[in-house]
Formats: sequence, C-alpha cells, structure tokens
Amino acid sequence: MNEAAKTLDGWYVLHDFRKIDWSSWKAVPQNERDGMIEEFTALLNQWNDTETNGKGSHALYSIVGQKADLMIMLLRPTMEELNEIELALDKSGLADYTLPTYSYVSVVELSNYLAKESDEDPYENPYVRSRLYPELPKWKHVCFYPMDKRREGNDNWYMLPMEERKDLMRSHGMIGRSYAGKVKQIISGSVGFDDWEWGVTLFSDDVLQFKKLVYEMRFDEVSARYGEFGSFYVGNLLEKEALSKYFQL
Ligand code: 76R
Repeated sequence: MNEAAKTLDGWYVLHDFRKIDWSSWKAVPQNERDGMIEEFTALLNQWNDTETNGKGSHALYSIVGQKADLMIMLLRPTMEELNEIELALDKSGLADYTLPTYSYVSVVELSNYLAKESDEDPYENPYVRSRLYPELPKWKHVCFYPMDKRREGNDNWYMLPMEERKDLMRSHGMIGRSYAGKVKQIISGSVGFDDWEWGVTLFSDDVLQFKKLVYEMRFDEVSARYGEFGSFYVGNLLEKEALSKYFQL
C-alpha cells in the first residue's frame, strides 16, 4: 500500500450557509423582528464567550451572490457541540426566516508533508496548537470552497509516492507563503465527513487577494494537475453590531 499522509486534527468545523426568506421577513411586525435579532445576538454573545475562553471560534459573513446570504462558520472541540449549536440555531425565531442552502462538515487539518522529524508531541507545540485550534481572524472578507485531489488515470494523487507528494506540496507551500499576512488559510479535512475531501477557508482584508492566490495556485502542479473544486462562496464580515442594520427593512 502507498504511504498515507499523517494528519494532525484540531477543532471540528461546521460551515452553515443560509438564505434569508425576505418576503416572509417583511411580513413580520418590527417588534417581533427586533426580538428575533436580539435572540440571535444572544447566541452570538454565547459564542463570543466560548471564543474568549479558548473553547472554540466562529465567524459570521454576509455572502455575495445568490448561493447564500449568510455563512456561519463554527469551530468546536467535538462534533456534538457543533450539533448542539446547529439545533439551537434551528430552534431560534430567526431560523423560521432562513432557508438552508449548503453546509460543510470537516475538521481542521495539518498534514506531515512538510513537517520536520521531531520526538516532541506535536499536539503540545504552541505553533501547531495555534493552527489546529485557531481563533478565526475578524478580517473583512472570506472565501470558502470544497476540493478534492484527483484520482483519474495517470493523474492519481493517492498513487504518487510520498517523496513526490512532499516535493509537490513544498512548491504549493512556497506560493502560499508569499501571501503571508495578506491571506490566512484554514484547511479542514472532510474525508468520511462530507462530499469533498477538504474545505478551504480563506480570510483577507483585501478581497482581490483571494483571486490572486487561487489563480496563482492553478498554475502550480498540485492544483493544476490534481485539484478539483466545488462551488466558491465569497463574502464580507458581518459584525454583531451591524446585524440590526442588515435585517432592517
Ligand atoms: O501547513 C502549512 O502551512 C505547510 C504547507 C502547506 C500544506 C501542507 C500549505 C500551505 N498547504 C498545505 C496543505 Mn495549502 N492551500 C490549499 C488551497 O485553490 C487551490 O488551488 C487550493 C486551495 C489554498 C488556497 C491553500 C493555501 N493545502 C494543503 C492541502 C492538503 C493536501 C493534502 O494533504 O494532500 C490542501 C487541500 C490545500 C489547499 N496553503 C499553504 C495555502 C497557503 C496560503 C499556504 C501557506 C501557509 C503559510 O505558510 O502561512
């Protein structure tokens, strides 16, 4: 059997995409709408407390285009907690006015392609921990898409020897590194969890950097030969304080 990459796995991730049912929302009296926004804000406050205590993280973005209106991204130590949050959301008043459009279940993943040999427990390494259990940046823009590595004919990533995959990933990492400080990426593994093999979540204060990074990677062998991609979602940060305005008619 070919040598499998070893992964380090961090927090579980739920990307929850919803549309707002604006026509129903418009029929709701103002005081009831205010109540639902307050209830949703209370949920966000709870998530903020969890984040402050280092027990998870979350992000709320307003998606551009017709695929969705909102993206709620949640990171938690267990799948059960993601489930509980999803249920709480679904039971909230606001949920009566949202329609599910897409979701993605995965776990923050680091692979050993570029890792240095070491005797220490990587789960104790502060840098590794900051990657596996990240506080999501509150940057202005997000980009999410799922992807696979191809398994077709001569282009089968999973049949390549480990050394060859390492070389290819080095080149991938070099391109990525040139975006340090401009784009933060979270790679989450979803083999066995969802329909694609990874979720890619990118954050930036300059939305154009997503296009530049993804385009540049398309010319790199890992993406050019082996990358297959799902739908792209791009959006703008929706801060708690801006929620009333967002839902205001
Ligand atoms: O983890 C590390 O930083 C080490 C180097 C590295 C690995 C192992 C790395 C760096 N990535 C790794 C793994 Mn990546 N990455 C993507 C995409 O659109 C596309 O073409 C691909 C989507 C982007 C934009 C991106 C960005 N990466 C992976 C894996 C798992 C592969 C496997 O296990 O087979 C996938 C699917 C993937 C996809 N990558 C980086 C970036 C960036 C910006 C970096 C640099 C990070 C940094 O050094 O700060």
